[in-house]
Amino acid sequence: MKARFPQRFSAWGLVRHGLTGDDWPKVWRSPELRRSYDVVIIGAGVHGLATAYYLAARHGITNVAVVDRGYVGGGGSGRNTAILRSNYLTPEGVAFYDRSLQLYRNLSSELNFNVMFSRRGHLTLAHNDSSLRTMRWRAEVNKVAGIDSEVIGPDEIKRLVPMMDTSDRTRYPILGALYHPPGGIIRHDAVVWGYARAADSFGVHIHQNTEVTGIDVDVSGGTTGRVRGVQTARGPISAPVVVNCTAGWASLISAMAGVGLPIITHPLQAAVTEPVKMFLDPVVVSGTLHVYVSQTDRGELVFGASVDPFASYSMRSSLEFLEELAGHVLQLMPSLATMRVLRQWAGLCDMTPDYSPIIGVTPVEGFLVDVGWGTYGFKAGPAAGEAVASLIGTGRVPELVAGFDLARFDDGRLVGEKGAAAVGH
Ligand code: PYC
Repeated sequence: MKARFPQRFSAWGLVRHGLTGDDWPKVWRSPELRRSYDVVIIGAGVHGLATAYYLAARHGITNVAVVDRGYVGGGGSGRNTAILRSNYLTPEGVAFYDRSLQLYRNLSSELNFNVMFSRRGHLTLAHNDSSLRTMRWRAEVNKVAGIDSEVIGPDEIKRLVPMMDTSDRTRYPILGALYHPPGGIIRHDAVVWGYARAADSFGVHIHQNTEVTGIDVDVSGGTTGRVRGVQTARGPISAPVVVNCTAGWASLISAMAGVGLPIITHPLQAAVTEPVKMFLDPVVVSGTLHVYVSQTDRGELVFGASVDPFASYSMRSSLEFLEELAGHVLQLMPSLATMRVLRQWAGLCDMTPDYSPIIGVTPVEGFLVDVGWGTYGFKAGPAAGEAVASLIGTGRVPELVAGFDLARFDDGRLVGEKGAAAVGH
């Protein structure tokens, strides 16, 4: 089914608004909160909105509410570094993130909204033998799955990133890198706005400022129960299907339904500089130096590191983080020393024991989860949304996410992705 965008989004509507100076129309509505929906999705980030969009577009399920205690894209979707890649370590991870990359590549045309996907190539540097071995391992797993990844040496790295110090006189000389040409970046807020607009055009209700305060579970059958709906700060909503698409608060939301999740939440900080002329094409990651950097289309450098080493729900930025980050970035590209950092922020990462997500059913019938996204959630939004929508629409768990079920932690079937989870944790 194609999204039916109202007249106000037509090319002529855009020209008219540009010329007349009339107020720009709202991109999605603010509908009345119904007391009942077929599906309630908790979390209006990329995962929740993608789920709502694919439910409507692929399965014709439109009596759907997306509720969020804040605003669209104000959680993890607005607090990440928008890096896209599929160069994972496990066959499950590679196939899953590759599907997401495919969906991201075509998203502007699917949503009729420019999400500014920018294919840049992705370099993961190796500074010692053991990380070089992991890069080779990843390259082999990637190639078997048909993913374009290979290990390259310092000369090729220097060609791709002339600013990089690839000499052997540095403290952490670069021995090689995993090069993944399809990787890139995207405009994170355009992604959530595009999904929100498209879901809304099918009739999905997006309710911002609507905090979920409880989840109703009927346990009268003597089992672990069946979901009946949610309690919100704006009143109860009944629904036979409730999906937890939150990040940061995933375990607290699931606990409301009596479902325990093996998640520990850590803050992750990031920073952005003033814009400068384009000089850095690929995304550069160093696990050993705990840093990743990319240059946006506007010219800013976006930096991140590993998660803060303590569990917390705090989203405060710290000077320690910035000092350590700057030291590590300058090891790689000393000539950045005069650049000025403009802003810092932090997000929350729900870390699972194996660094893979948890997607699918729970012991409470009708209560589904799309959680545990650690530091890799933004890039996964489209494929996760597509998979959860398919689970709801068909009643079957898609093969692509079967390995990410909650039961794996009881059965000992872990999907260990630590070696590909961006930086050391
Ligand atoms: O998984 O590519 C990644 C990533 C980048 C920043 C945090 N995670």
